[in-house]
Parts: sequence; C-alpha cells; structure tokens
Amino acid sequence: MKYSLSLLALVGLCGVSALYSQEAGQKEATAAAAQVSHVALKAADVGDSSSALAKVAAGQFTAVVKPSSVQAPRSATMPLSYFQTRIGQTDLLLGLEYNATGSKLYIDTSGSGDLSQGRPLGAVITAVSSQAFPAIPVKGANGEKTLIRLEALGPKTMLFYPATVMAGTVKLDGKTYSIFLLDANLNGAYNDLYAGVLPKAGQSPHDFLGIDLNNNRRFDRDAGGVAEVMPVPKSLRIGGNYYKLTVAADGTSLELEKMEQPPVGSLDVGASCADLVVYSENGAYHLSGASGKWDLPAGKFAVGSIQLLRKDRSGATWMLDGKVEGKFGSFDVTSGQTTSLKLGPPLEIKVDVKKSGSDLALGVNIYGQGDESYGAAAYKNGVRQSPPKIKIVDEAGNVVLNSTSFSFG
Ligand SMILES: [Ca+2]
Ligand SMILES: [Ca+2]
Repeated sequence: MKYSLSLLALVGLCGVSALYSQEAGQKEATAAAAQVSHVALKAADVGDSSSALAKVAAGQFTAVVKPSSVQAPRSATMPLSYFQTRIGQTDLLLGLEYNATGSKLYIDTSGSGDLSQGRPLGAVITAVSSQAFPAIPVKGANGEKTLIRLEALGPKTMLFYPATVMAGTVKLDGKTYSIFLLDANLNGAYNDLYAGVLPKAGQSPHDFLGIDLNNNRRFDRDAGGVAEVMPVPKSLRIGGNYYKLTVAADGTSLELEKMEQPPVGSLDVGASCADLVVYSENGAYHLSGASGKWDLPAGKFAVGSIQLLRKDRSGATWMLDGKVEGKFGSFDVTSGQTTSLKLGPPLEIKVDVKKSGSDLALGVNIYGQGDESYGAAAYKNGVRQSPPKIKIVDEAGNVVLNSTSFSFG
C-alpha cells in the first residue's frame, strides 16, 4: 500500500529573496572614543501576559487534587481548583473559584494549608482572555521579597511571572530607546547574565534585557521580527554599533559603553528562506535572507526560533515552524570561520503509521535537509491553516481512503 499526500505546496520552499532585510552589513569598528551612557531605571508594572515582558519569564503550573489537609474558604460558593507550587522560597497554596467573567483567588503563602481566612483577590480579564490577579509578594530565590503576578489561563492552569520590571530610556547617537531589565530568576539581582542556555518551563537561569530598537513602543520578540528581548548580554548591537553593558545588581541603573566590534565568524544554514532568532553573550540576532549565511560575533549561541518563510504570488507569507532541539538548539561561531548548520529545503514529508487494534493512527512529519523537523501545520499570514489531507491508494492506484483530515493532537 502506498501513501500519497496532497499537502500544501511546501516542497521547494526556497529561491525566494529576503522577506525581511537584515540590518545593513557589519560596520567597520569605530574609533574607540570612550563614550559611556548612564541609564537610570525605575520600577514599573510588567502588565499581563498579553505583553512580551510578562511572557518572557512566565512559568506555568496545573491544578492538583485538593489536599486533604487544606481547609477550604468559607466564602466560596462553588467548588475550587487547587494549586500547589514553590516559587523562590515560598510554598504557594491557591484555591481558584473560576468564573469566565471574573474569578476569585484564595492564597496561602504561610504553609498553613488554611484558605478559610482572608479575602480572595479579584481578577481582571486580559487582552488574551486570561484572568490576571493583583501582584503578591513572595520570598525570592535568595529569600528577599519580590512581587509576582498570578494569572489564570483557565480553571486548571495558572501562570506566574515577575510583576515588576526596571524601566528607563537611553539616548545613543541622537536616538532614544526604551529599555528594561527583568529579574527573571527571581533572586533579587538584575545582572544574571546569559550563560549559553535558554529558560525551560519558566525556570530562567538568567535575567532579561529589552530594548525597543525599532521605536514602535513595543518590545518585540516573536520570530519573524526584530529581536528586542534577550538574556542579559555582556554586549549588544544598537544602531550598528556595539556597546558593552554593565548592569547594577539592584536594577536601578545600567551603563552602555561604545566598544569595537567583537571578532566575527559566519553561520551558514544553506537556505535563503530560513528565518532564525538567536542569542549570545553579544545580544540577540534576527537572521533572514542573505542566502542563509550571516556574519555573527564569535561565541556560543542558543537558538530561539527556526522558521521557513515564503511569499506566494498573491503576496501572502507562508510559514513553517521548526523545532528547536538537538544540534538545532545551539551552535558555536569561531572568529574567522564558518559554522555550517544546514537546514531547510529540500523538505521531506514522512507519514508515521501506528496501529492500535483496528485503528491506524497516521502522523505527518516534515523534515529538512539537516533532518530537522517542522510542525505539520503551515501558517498563512500568521494564521494556522487546515490540517493536511491524506489519500491512501493501493498498488493499482485505486483510492482506498480519501480526504481524511488530520486533526492536531
Ligand atoms: Ca536575577
Ligand atoms: Ca519594538
């Protein structure tokens, strides 16, 4: 039996010029005139998870069966969802009285297991239809007080993130940029630098820096755009120049000192439709176009996202989302050398067949030239398209099964 697929026309995805122009090539190192900008920062609210600031350091946890020792709140009028987690040095016990139009949250941070005392917090519905509660104090990783925000994504899922950022503005070469620092690992210090790995499941090993490089009043970090939010680097590129970054531990200030461009090597992915966001101790880089080869400062990089992008004749942008894993999760760039990390087309579509009793489960997987894998869903102008159709034919070409849509599982 053969399988033939009428997938979207995704194969042969390349041969398209850059969709986003990369910042014009590397400038010659500028004369090292000592030029230090001191930036004062003040505490500001991080907002809710509809903003990149909150999302960047958010962790998630799910409801548990009600522990038998927990005393339920007397004022609750409906059954609660219970959550238990440890944030920093605080053991949190939560009782969520979920209501789509505005939930109540009972909180115990004392470890007593008693939710019967105290008034619940009321939620505000966010722009992404989750429910954010007012910030609460917890003991951070080093025992100091820090503010976090809890946000219910539904009756069984809770998000938490630092509730405050340190924010300010910096003027460099006549341009003003908004800038922020986030104590993402909740230890009270804002100068925990990037050390080669990205956070997993909200457990950040470092803090974050954001800078609104394109002055659109947003800190952009989604793939396919500018990379403005990054693990706190030792230096970063702003407006074509490199600056050495020094962060005060308490987050009340930072300094940017113009420096010579660090030694440069190259990354070659061999696909002009590739679009990557990568991070290093020299900042964040959005890589696209340029035949899939880019100059980068030497160092150890972590990959934030891999996408393949193509415009069709109508001008619509199609996108495949690559999995950041294995050798596609990190790479090294050496001064004067080219690192080869081939990915992208030609693409191969493989169907995994799993038999369970009389049922056949068919899974579609898309692989690139480096054996990197992509999600089966294609996105058109950012909107996920219908699952691919499958047609199964026998040896004689007769259709056995037709137009069975995959569902995303
Ligand atoms: Ca920190
Ligand atoms: Ca921006």
